[in-house]
Amino acid sequence: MSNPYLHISPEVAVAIENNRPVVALESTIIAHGMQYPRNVETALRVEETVREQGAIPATIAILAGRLTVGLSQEQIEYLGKEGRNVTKVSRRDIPFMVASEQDGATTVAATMILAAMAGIKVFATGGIGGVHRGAEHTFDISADLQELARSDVAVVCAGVKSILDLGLTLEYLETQGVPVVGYQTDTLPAFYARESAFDVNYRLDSPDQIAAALKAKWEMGLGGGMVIANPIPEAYAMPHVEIDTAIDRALQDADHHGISGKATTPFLLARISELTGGESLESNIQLVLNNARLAAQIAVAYCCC
Ligand code: PSU
Ligand code: MN
Repeated sequence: MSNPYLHISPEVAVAIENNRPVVALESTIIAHGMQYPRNVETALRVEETVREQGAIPATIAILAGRLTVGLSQEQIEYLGKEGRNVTKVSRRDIPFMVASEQDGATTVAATMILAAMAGIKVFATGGIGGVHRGAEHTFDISADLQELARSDVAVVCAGVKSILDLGLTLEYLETQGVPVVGYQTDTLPAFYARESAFDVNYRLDSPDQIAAALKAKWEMGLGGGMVIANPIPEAYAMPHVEIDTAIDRALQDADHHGISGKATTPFLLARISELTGGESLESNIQLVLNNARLAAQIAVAYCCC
């Protein structure tokens, strides 16, 4: 089935056609998650990491209304420089970017949708969106969670950042039938921290085991995604007290400035980065690289099982 809106780079298209391993990568993290030039530098290192493991990277965005799967270096550079001028795009926003031929940086939800359209099964990112703290009043629940219930893509992340309510995020995913797998861990990692007070649903210790679970799920026709939670490498994990203090402060500031809707997550991320003086940025970069490595290994295993 051809999709006139979808533009897959030749390298990625050939890989998909030949059932070679491909890893999808998001672009909100480039345009809204980090500053230029570290964002571009990181995006290119992530792609290189995927290649080192024998898979093909496919960074995904909307460029001049084209659903683009497999950005060139120039296109990554462009998005990184434009930064916040580029619209942050989730499921609801996609048709408007296409119809008006605008650029869009894709969130986890939107990247999953475009990856699924292209036939890519594995996706690496830093952190997924989730149920925000105070969601019982604000109803602020990321569209990423709903997407995990409907698109057939495995998302490798470093768990759930504690700007979110970890317990409610797990409850929401459970209701939606989305499995949360811990890679070599029994507890849900919390992004900057390797552990949290919550358990994952299943612990799997190898890319082969994860690939086998994905294959079973999709071959049976059980649609939807899977969260693969990969703890940050020990050497880059941050002390709880420092990060918790920064997160509490960022949440207060967001409240004080009346930040809401899609602006909330980027505001909190930027504020935490400022408050922790760049240490959190280094951790963030390292965990993304670590996730890219695992995602590529899973993609390779999925192709062979
Ligand atoms: N969490 C991070 N870094 C990020 C994001 C979340 O640690 O860059 C981005 C991702 O693109 C994610 C989006 O899909 O924020 C979620 O936004 P929202 O909460 O508005 O759904
Ligand atoms: Mn939200």
